[in-house]
Amino acid sequence: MNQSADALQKQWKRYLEAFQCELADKEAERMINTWNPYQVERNFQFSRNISYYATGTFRGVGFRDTAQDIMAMIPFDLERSKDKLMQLLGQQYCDGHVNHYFFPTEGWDPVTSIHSDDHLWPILTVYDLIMEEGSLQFLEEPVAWYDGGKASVWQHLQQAIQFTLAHLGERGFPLMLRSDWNDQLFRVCRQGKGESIWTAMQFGTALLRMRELAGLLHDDVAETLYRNVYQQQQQLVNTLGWDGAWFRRAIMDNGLYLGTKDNAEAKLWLNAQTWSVISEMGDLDKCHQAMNSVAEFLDTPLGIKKIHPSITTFPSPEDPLTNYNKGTGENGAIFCHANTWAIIAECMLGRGDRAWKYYRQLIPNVAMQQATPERYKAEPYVYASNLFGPESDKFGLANVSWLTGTAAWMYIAATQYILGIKPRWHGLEVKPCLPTNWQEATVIRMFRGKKMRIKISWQATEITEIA
Ligand code: IFM
Repeated sequence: MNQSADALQKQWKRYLEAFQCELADKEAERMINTWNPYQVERNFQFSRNISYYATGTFRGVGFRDTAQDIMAMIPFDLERSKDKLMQLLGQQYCDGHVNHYFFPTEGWDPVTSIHSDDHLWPILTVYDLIMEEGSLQFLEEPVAWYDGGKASVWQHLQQAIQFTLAHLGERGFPLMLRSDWNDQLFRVCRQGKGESIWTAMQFGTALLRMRELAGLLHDDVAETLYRNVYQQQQQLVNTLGWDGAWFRRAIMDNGLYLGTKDNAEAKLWLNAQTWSVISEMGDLDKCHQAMNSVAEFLDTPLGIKKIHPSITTFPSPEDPLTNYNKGTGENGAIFCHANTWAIIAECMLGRGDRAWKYYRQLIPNVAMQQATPERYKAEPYVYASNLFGPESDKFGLANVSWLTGTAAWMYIAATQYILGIKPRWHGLEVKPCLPTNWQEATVIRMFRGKKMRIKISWQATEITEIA
């Protein structure tokens, strides 16, 4: 073998060795050991630029997508993760908001639209990095603000919280601003009055992590602030945010709720249910009911739809919320990225069989067999952004493979929630949430310079350090 092929092989071997598992389900094992980490790395490296679907000329580095991509790279390569995080934090302004896209390769001006979620994502990423490394040092690193001056990573994260606090709406939820994670929502908040209930949940998730970091830094003032703000937002989520059988998604400019049984279309939105659990904000009985509504109205044999029912005219025929056809893209497709959060939420509720069902049905080869290859029409080894939903006559068509946050979050869902191996400040936590018919699983994972063997079974979990 020539030298460069040999070096390449060694490099991938070293990368993949960070986490290897042995499972009874070989389709899942193959994804977790090889293909999913491979897609994670390609997305980390190339962001949303290259594929059969994309020209690679206008997407640049998307702030929110990249912050999420880094989360899955952390167990594989801390240094690359840190470099990319620094690059992202360099796009933050001193009031706490960030550029939406930037173009480090092309040198073009960034896209400066302000979204309610972008600046909050690095909090989740930095938190994971700190837990993986077991050191607070990274929080002290200086980073320049995009608009001049510099501050530590910790100050950058604190300013992100301040920005959201300074941009709350009339009812107290974070203002939607241009949109939240769902790009399409700009159409119902153009006047700047719309509020995002989902962003309140993302904010809550960030506040939990900030509170823990503030505790580790012995910053009592910050810890108290983050606890209080969390409680205020939590109260809103469980009152104004609750619709009776699920959580509402947003408040539109006109003051009406999005994601309520009162609407004929887009009554139920997946993300508001999953993040009520992930943020630990939803009352437990409400979370159970919300995730049961997901199973009842959104789940299909090929994955979970993002909204139900799809939109044709909502909120008005002249200006519908989306111009995607029914059952496609952001409009009632099986949006794979958002499916990963349903897996995590079900694990957090301790419902392993349902989590596993949601995980398994989107394994690309499983989904392709279920849809049939003639319908699926994409690679059977990488995640796609979405599959056309049952309201489309192309139900099962996989769309935009490779370029998707699904890769990062599916990896996190499988390794940290189903297998339950999660770095915490005091060490590696093993809290699996397996399907009931599994006997055992074995994982070899690198952690803080040591190689650990973790044997998981219904009887006991064994962790040993191996040479
Ligand atoms: O969150 C976005 C992402 O940034 C780009 N693709 C679509 C997602 C959902 O709207």
